[in-house]
Amino acid sequence: MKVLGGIGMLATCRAEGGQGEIHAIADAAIAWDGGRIAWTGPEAQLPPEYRSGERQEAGGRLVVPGLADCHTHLAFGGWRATEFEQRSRGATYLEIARAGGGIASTMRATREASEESLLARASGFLKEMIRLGVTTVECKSGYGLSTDAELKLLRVYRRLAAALPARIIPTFLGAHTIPPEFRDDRAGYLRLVIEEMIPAVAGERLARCCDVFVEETAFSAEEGREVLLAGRAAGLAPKLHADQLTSSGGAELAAEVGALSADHLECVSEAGVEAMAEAGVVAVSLPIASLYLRQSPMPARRLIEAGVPVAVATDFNPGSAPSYHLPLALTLACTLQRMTPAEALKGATIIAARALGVQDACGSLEPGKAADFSVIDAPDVNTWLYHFRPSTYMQTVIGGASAWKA
Ligand code: DI6
Ligand code: FE
Repeated sequence: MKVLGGIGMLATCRAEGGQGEIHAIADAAIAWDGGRIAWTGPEAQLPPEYRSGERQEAGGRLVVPGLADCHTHLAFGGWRATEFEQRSRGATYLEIARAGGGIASTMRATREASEESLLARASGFLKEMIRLGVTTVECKSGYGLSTDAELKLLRVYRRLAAALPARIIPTFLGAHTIPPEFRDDRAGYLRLVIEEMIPAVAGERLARCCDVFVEETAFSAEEGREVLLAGRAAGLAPKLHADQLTSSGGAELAAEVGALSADHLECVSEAGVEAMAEAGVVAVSLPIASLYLRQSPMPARRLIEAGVPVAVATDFNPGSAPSYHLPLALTLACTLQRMTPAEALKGATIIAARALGVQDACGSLEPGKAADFSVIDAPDVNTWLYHFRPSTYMQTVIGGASAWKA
């Protein structure tokens, strides 16, 4: 039994209540046994049986559930800093993509990279994420776009999960875009995804979810439906990149297929918002991508008002969101989307866990759930997300064991 006492504010982030209800406890303690939480509450009420446990002190700091980054493209070859410069000079994301850059450029670098080198890079990123209090990471394939290269990316994630303590949720995103060799044969690529890739991925149990990019430059809602239904039939939970650059019926499709989440939604339609609320689909906000592409972000307030739970994630990828700094995304959710700090935190904990279908295992601090938490050098959630500074993160605990300590 281990106990962390002297917690100034413990944000338990239990699911009940609205987006802003983080169920915080002042002057709290948390007790855990092995990998699971045994007790949380005001320290004055710590039951006698937990008082003899090995004790650590939080020094009045904030403790939050381990953060869940529920949307990343963690493994890829190369970078695209030149495109960042081109956009700074006025080029748009779509112009760059049409000229052969964008996803296709990362696809070439990813196909060329060895599994070992992709693993080494992804491990480096993940270690830095853990230092920021992140304990669960969704990892998408989608830069391979051939059966071999997609499987290579998903095997990287399997090895990553075995090598590091963070919880990895792998997602198959073979339908990220049409690769150049299928430019004149969209139907052929869709057949490859549905008839070859999905069975191979499901056969090796390499992914838990299946994602599709529904966008004018990628897949139509009809094509997306086919892929998601084939994934669902093979046991992969549907997720979508929806309404990022144009309103393309992505949110409506997410509701129709009962997706875990619809992500991006910068251009979501009113009908899409209502359909998501009705179907209980989580909206995943990706404000780092909106910032880098100079877009208006997802209308988070509108979604919350409509009763849609809003998660916040990084979208880490080499094009539109080259940062895996999840707390930065939370601060941006507050400044750009008018989410309160508490709403943003709930969006990166229990709601993010729900967007991954793992809300029963992690995402909140309550007895029986994983002892995944982060000790933050701030007195409360407001101060943490307001005073953005480099050395805020004191310790990350995953499954009851220290995964990083300052
Ligand atoms: N939307 C995104 O923001 C990323 N993928 C997607 O479907 C961007 C991918 C990239 O630019 O490499
Ligand atoms: Fe993405």
